[in-house]
Amino acid sequence: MGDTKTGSGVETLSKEKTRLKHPKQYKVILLNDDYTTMEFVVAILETVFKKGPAEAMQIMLQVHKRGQGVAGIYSKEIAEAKVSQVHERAHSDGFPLRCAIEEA
Ligand code: TYC
Repeated sequence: MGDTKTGSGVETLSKEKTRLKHPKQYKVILLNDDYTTMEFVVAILETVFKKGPAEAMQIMLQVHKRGQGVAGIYSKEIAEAKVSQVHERAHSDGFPLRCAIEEA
């Protein structure tokens, strides 16, 4: 009778007892490639992920050197929307930049 799988955010524990569940959080992971410019990645981090210039540069360099890095952590819906925005902007500017979602 618990609504654990309904996505309501409410878990029925027993008669007349409910508890709010923590909504799952998802990391948006930015992936390195050899063709997207550093300037474009910094601009994406500033505009889509609302990072300041210094943090955007730091994350971009981390991705460039290590292969991937966390652009931000959001609810599933917001994380999916961010991924779509990145892929749409990368495609329209002719860059192969990709990102992915991972449960935080
Ligand atoms: N490696 C790219 C270059 O040298 C820069 C880059 C950084 C690309 C981060 C993608 O997610 C990325 N131009």
